[in-house]
Amino acid sequence: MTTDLRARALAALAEQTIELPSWAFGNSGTRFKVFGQPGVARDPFEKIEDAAQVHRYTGAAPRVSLHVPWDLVDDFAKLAAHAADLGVSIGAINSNLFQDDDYRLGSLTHPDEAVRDKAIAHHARCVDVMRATGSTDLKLWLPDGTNYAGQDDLRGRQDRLADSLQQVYALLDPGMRLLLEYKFYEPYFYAMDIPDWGTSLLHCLALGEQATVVLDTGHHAPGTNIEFIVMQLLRVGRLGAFDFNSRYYGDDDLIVGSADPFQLFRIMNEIVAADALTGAGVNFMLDQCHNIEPKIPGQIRSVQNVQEATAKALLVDREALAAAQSSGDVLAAHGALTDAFSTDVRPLLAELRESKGLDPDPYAAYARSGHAERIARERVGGTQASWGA
Ligand code: PSV
Ligand code: MN
Ligand code: MN
Repeated sequence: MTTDLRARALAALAEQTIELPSWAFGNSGTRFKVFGQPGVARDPFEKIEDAAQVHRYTGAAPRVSLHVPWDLVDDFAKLAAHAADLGVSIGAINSNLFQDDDYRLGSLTHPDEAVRDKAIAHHARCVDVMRATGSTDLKLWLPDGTNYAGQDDLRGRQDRLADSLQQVYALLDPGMRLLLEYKFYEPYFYAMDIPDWGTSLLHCLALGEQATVVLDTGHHAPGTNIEFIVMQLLRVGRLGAFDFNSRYYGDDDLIVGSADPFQLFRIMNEIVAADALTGAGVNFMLDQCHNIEPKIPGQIRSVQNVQEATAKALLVDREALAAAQSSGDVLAAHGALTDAFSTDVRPLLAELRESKGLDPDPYAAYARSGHAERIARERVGGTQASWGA
């Protein structure tokens, strides 16, 4: 690697930020079992304290996404002040449309206008939370869909969705964004109402400039070329955010980059190629749950994995790549990527952390800190399951 490339990579990495999900710090599980862990956060204030630990040791995770109503508190301004005291801020506000009996047949797409109005009103509440916390991103994952052919009119549901989304969009203040996520299956299995990036993008284009697509890496069919989607959304300026995680069989919410680090590298390569690491409006968020592994170390490892993939993408020799591509040298072009991917970037990231006054190994530094033992001692009185109970 040339000195110039190295210096530019270090400068870019110093600017990179990754947003943490509050739900990574509560107990979670599958529909079969929630494994409680000692010391786990019992309320949103403690979730933020844990997220602040991840930022303290990585220096790269200064925001926390909230999920409403999982993270309901009486005073959101107080929660935001608590975050600020700990050196972090509130990121995206995730609306929750999947835990209410009224939503059995849908929320924003429901045939009954009264139910749609209820779902829209929930977003008004989320926008109030944004105003109170200084958040600028309203993130909407639509869990609506149908289980049987003929169950409902596919087109009618899209029309109702378009209308509901317009009403949600109208709630936004200037400077706020609507991030619209897609998912190809689950909780419904015949047709999801926003199954893919194309559907999400069509709705965003109809809404206006403040609407952008969220790409959750776990929400695609096996074999999908995710970096192609990244490139396409960047081309039209509508990639608003990632929900990073790792999938093996389904929407597994495992540690990002754990199953397929080369895929994560290919995704980050498209980001770097489009100069979208900072300043392009892409929010790099994690959407993960740690069911069997410790939560704070799981998030630290996740941040490190994103940083490593980014560092490798930054080390691609773009001139050599372009030359190989234009001369039709297939293997040299592919080699420009695999050379960068094969580079051990851990020393570079250790140097980055030391330049910020951090321990070069955040995972080991947290383990030595005694924080995990302290919260296990102090946080007695039960654990809260936010998911899958
Ligand atoms: C749905 O699978 C999802 O990816 C959405 O982002 C939710 O908000 C998140 O998981 C947590 O449930
Ligand atoms: Mn997600
Ligand atoms: Mn998901």
